[in-house]
Amino acid sequence: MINEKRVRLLQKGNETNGPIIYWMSRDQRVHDNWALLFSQQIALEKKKPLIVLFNIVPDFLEATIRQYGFMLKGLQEIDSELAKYNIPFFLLAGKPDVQISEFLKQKYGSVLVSDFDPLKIKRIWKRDVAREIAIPFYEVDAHNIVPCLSVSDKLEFAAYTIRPKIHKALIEFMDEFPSLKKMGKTEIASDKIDWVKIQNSVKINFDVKEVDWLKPGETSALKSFKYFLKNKFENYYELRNDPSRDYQSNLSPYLHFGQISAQRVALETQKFNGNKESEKSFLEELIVRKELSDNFCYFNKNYDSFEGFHQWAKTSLNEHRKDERDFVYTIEQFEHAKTHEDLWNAAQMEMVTTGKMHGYMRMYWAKKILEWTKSPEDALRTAIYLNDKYEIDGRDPNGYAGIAWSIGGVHDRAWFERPVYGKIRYMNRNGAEKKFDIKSYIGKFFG
Ligand code: FAD
Ligand code: FO1
Repeated sequence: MINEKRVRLLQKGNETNGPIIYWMSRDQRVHDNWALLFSQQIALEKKKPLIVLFNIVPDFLEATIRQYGFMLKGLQEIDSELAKYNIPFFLLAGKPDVQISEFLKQKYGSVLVSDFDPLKIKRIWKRDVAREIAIPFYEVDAHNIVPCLSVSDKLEFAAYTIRPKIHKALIEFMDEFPSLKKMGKTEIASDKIDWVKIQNSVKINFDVKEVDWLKPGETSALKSFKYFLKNKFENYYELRNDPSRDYQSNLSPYLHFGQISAQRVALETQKFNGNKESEKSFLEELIVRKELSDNFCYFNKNYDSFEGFHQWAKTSLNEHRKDERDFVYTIEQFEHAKTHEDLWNAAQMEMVTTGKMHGYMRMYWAKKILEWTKSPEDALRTAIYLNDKYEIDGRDPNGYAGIAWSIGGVHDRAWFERPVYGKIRYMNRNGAEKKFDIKSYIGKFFG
C-alpha cells in the first residue's frame, strides 16, 4: 500500500465509472513511480481501467531540442513499456487545462492523479485543470523520498535545518517499491503516436543540439547508475568536486525528467554497500540537497528572483550596487564564452557542448556572473537563462536553488564583506587552482 503521506487530494469531486487517469509530468517512468502505483491501486480497488497520459507543452521555460529530444525519447520508451502491462498511454499536446479537461470528458475519466512538482508553472497548470473538472483530483509526491510536504510545512533555512527532519523520516519512507501489476485486457486502445511529427510540432529552439554521450530513457538511466556504482563510486567522495575528472554520477538529467527514482538510487546505493564516505556524501546530495531545493521552490514563490533572497543578502547586495565592476558583460558575451577569463569560458563551453557543467564549476560560473554584471537582477536573469537553455537538467528546483545559493547566499551563511559581493560567499581562480588541475579542465573545453 502507498504511504498516504505521499498523496494529497487537490480537489474533491464526483467519480464517474470511467477509467482512473494518471497525468504523468515530472516523474516520467514506469517503474518505482508512486504516482503510477497509487493510480493502479485505486484502479484495481474500483475494478476500473487505468490510463496514463502526458501533455506536451510547446515552450517549457526556454527548453530547446536538447531537452525535448531527451524527454521525448524517454516517453517513447514509456509508451512501449506500459503496453506490456496493458496500460494505454496517450500523448497530448497543447495547453494543459484545455487538453486534460477535453481528454477526461472524452474518456469519461473518473479520477485524475498527478505527480508533485514545486515549480510555479506546474502549480498554475494544476490550478487551471482543477477549475475545468468535477472529478476527484489527487497529487502524489513521486519525486522525493520523504514527501516534500511531510518534511516540513515551512521554508527551511539551510541543509542543517532540514537534514534532521529528513533523516528522522527516512525510516518510514525508504521502503521497497511494490512492482507494477499487469492490468486485464482493456478495450481502450491507445493511439499510435507519431513521434517524429510530435518532435517537429514543438515550436522550440533547434540550434542547441542534443547530446549523444548520455542515452535518454528509463533503461539507460538504470544502466548509467549501475555503471557509476561499479566504476566511480569508490572515488566519488574525494573526486566528486574535481571538474577535471569525471566522478559525478551524471544522474541529474535522468532525475530531472524523472526517468529514474531517487528512492531507487538510494536503496541500491545502500545495498551496494560500497565506500562509506562516498555513500554518506552521495546520499547527502541526492536526498538532503535535492529535497532542500524542492522545499525552497515550494515555500518561496520568489525562488527565481532577487526578492527570494534572505534580508541579510538583499541588504548587503543593495549596499554594493554602486561598486565599480572590473568587467561587465552582456548575456551574449557570456553565452559565447567571450569573457576575459579562460576558466569561466571553459565552464560555459562545457555546458554548451555537453549539456552538463560540472557541479563545482556551476558555483564558480554563477558567482562570476554576479561579479561581472551591473546588478544582482542581471546576474540572476543571465544565470537562469543560460542554465535553462543549455543544461539538460535545467528548469529544475535544484537549478533555481543552486543559482540562488551562488548569487544570493540562499541556504548559505554571510561571508566576509567585499566589493560587489557584499557578504555573499566569494570564489576565485586561485581557490580553484588549489582544488584541481585547472589547465587540464580548460584544455578540455576551451583549448
Ligand atoms: P552528483 O554529485 O552525482 O549528485 C547526485 C544527485 O544529487 C544529483 O543528480 C542531484 O539530484 C543531487 N545534487 C547534487 N548536488 C546538488 C546540489 N548542489 N543541489 C541540489 N541537488 C544536488 N542541478 C540540477 O539538477 N539542475 C540544474 O539546473 C542545476 N543548476 C545548478 C546551478 C548552480 C549555479 C549550482 C551551484 C548548482 C546547480 N545544480 C543543478 C545542482 C548540482 O550542481 C547538480 O545537481 C549536479 O552537479 C548534477 O550532477 P550529478 O547528478 O552528476 O551530481
Ligand atoms: N512537463 C510536462 O508535463 N510537459 C512538457 O511538455 C514538459 C516539457 C519540458 C521540457 C524541458 C524540461 O526540462 C522539462 C519539461 N517538463 C514538461 C517538466 C518536467 O517534466 C519536470 O517536471 C520539471 O521541469 C521539473 O520540476
